[in-house]
Amino acid sequence: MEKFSLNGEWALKGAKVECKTIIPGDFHSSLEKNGIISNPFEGFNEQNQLWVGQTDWTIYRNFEISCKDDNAFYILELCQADTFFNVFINDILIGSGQNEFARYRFDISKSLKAGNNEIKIVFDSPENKAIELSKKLEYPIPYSQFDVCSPHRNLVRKCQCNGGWDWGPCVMVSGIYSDINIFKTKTGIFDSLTVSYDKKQNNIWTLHAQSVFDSFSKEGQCQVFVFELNQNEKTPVKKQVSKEIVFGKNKIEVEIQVENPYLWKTSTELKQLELKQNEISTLTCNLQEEPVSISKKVCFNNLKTVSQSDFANGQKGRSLYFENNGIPLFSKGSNWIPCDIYPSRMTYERYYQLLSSAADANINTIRVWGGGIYENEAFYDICDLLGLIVWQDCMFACSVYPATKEFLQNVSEELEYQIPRLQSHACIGLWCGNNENFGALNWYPETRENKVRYLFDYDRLYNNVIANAVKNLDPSRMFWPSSPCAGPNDYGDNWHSDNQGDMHFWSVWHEKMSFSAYQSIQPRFVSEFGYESFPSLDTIGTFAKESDYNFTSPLMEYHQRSPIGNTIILENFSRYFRFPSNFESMVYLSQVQQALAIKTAVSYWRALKPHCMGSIIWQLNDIWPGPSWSSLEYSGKWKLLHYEMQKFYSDVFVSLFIQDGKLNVSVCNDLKSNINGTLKINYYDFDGKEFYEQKSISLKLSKDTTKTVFEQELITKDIDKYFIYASFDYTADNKAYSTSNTIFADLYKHCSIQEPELSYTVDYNKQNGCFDVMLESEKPAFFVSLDTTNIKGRFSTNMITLLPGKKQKITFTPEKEYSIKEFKDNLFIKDLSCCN
Ligand code: BMA
Repeated sequence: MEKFSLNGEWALKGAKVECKTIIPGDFHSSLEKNGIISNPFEGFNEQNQLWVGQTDWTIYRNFEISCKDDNAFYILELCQADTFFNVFINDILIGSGQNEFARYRFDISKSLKAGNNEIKIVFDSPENKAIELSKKLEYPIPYSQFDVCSPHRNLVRKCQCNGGWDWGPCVMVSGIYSDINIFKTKTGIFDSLTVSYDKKQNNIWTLHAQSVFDSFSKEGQCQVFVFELNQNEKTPVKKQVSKEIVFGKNKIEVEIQVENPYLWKTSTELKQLELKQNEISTLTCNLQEEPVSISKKVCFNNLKTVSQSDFANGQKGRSLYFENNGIPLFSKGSNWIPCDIYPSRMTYERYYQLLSSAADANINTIRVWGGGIYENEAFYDICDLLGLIVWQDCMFACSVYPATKEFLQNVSEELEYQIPRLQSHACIGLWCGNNENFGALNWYPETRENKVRYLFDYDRLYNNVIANAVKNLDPSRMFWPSSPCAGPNDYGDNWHSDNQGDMHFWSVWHEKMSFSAYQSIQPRFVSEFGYESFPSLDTIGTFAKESDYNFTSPLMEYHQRSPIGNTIILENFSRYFRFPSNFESMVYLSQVQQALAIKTAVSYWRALKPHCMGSIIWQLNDIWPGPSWSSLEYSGKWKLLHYEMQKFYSDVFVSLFIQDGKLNVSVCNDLKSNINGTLKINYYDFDGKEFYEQKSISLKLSKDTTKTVFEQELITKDIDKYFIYASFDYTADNKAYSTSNTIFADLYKHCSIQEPELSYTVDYNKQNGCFDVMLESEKPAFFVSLDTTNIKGRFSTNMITLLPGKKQKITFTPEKEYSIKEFKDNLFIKDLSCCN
């Protein structure tokens, strides 16, 4: 099959503006590059580009078809064409689309001519279209609105958070974000290639492959299809199938048996086996008559989602967890939102940077949240490689959605493309219907007044169209109706029920409860819970001037999109800490506070394993630089939460929490080997001297177990005079390890934290180009955090407790070369005493 690429430079025209644009790409990027709009991140610039989303845009270019074959079909393919468009070839309308998530293929054979041709694509403003659609509604279809927001986004099948969210700006992009090609074929074109696996005896596995071939030839004729599986270092396996073809869709199925195939592993398993990444194979289906083919990256796998009715806490319950290769797994997860406002900037490198940071912080599960996009191929390729299980939402979030015939048809078309596109990725764990939309039926006055009407609509869209699409197109995977929910066929409100299915636990943020509220539930699986912080000074400097450096300056408030955001951050400063006295310390403390909130939750929920089998933090990444619930800043820089996550998500973790006046020390062992060691529990005063006698416990813990090792009434005498430091030295597989953790018995603000007299030296390691910072202190130092301005890179650990007399080395790996002077000049270190 010949392919003519139309990628590259196109002309862009709209309003009174004309410039060049690059396809694949979005128009905003080109307008910014050409100086027509300014960077929406800076200052209040977001306001100055809103007109772009309210404008119709036309793109056009010329291309050559040197000799036209009248016996062939010429098919123009458009994917990720955002959103409403009409395509003209030589001024003849050849097709139109209305869904960013659907794939469009237009037969342009008749309008194409030999020689020079012109293609023109006219995009209608998505915002104007949404308003137009809203006027035709028979009854209101409400949606959640944000500070800066495009109206009626829920009527339009485009990335929902383009219209603004409580962590991101309103940037209503348009464009085409995938390769644009014309295919020339005499026979037809492949629609999809999907796979499933099962295991026979003696480790012989069967790969069931199914391709769908869209035939253009009218008469039934026999075609030969050759499937080829290429696995690392193994001889390729080929299988041939002959099939009588009909006009339109044809399913071709084959079974390929492989002895001892490489099985897909989660990031947790990879790390335990000291493997860097999974081995990925390629499966291709070729048509013999003509070089027409389809290819997918695959990996034999055995990942299952388990959800069974049971009894928990004396009540009827329902579990939820992932199981890989027969072994249940605690999901150490985080939620994914689109990684940029501009699709043009969603590159493989950006995905790799963010997802490898996730895996490095011991994350094994990523939820692709429903207000974004069915992610780009690069995202799933990297999740396959790094062993990150993907919880895949369908793209519906925080709204009611229409259930008209046209809307349902539009959604069906999107799923007919998206489900088979993603199905072959080993990383996909489950399909979920939407984000919070069942709960949303209670959010709006319109829906509360006429609940049955909206419930019928809900049922039509999710339980009929979407559930059936998943059942038909990916029967091997579970369909989870909504996040959160109690499970299939359950219409109970699962928002505050911790006994079944997944929960979104937002009481600590949206309901302003204290961190200890995380310990008031015994969840089965928490798919969202989060706490905000400010990004580092370095990142704040990309959108604000120093004169704005005040949390309540107009600009800082403008970039805070959670209406209650700053209030909650500041209120909790005064609840737990002494109030920081300058902007720099506030930024630091906001990150410490966020890390502590999330650590409180995970420490408790991990200790509940196997009752609780997952925690998916809201949220991993940022779409722009601003305050948010993320653990990675827009630039990919690690916030303190991400460093802390690396510790509280590690396989062996000493979980410390205080509940009902008792100190609880639990040890979590998620390793596949038994561990052996000594746990020491020390009570120190704030000078670093022993305050109460240390406890020493020798401990043997079987693989994959969590155990409460120590539980004791909290010593309430002089509760503000000591802190608890637990250290665990252990061996696993004959190797020695050490881990530690710290907890305060009283509120931080009540304790007399000393100025620690911290000192450090910096050495440059010529061999690896890293900087070693050796830290030391005279008094105990808490949440000791290293940061740099103007220098990009990552510390080996951060937010540490430093005990007097114990030196600790932290290594900084820079992204590029810096001199030791540059590093030293830009390094700054903070600890909790800055808020004394
Ligand atoms: C959750 C999400 C998002 C939102 C977040 C913070 O419930 O689904 O819609 O950004 O809350 O408010």
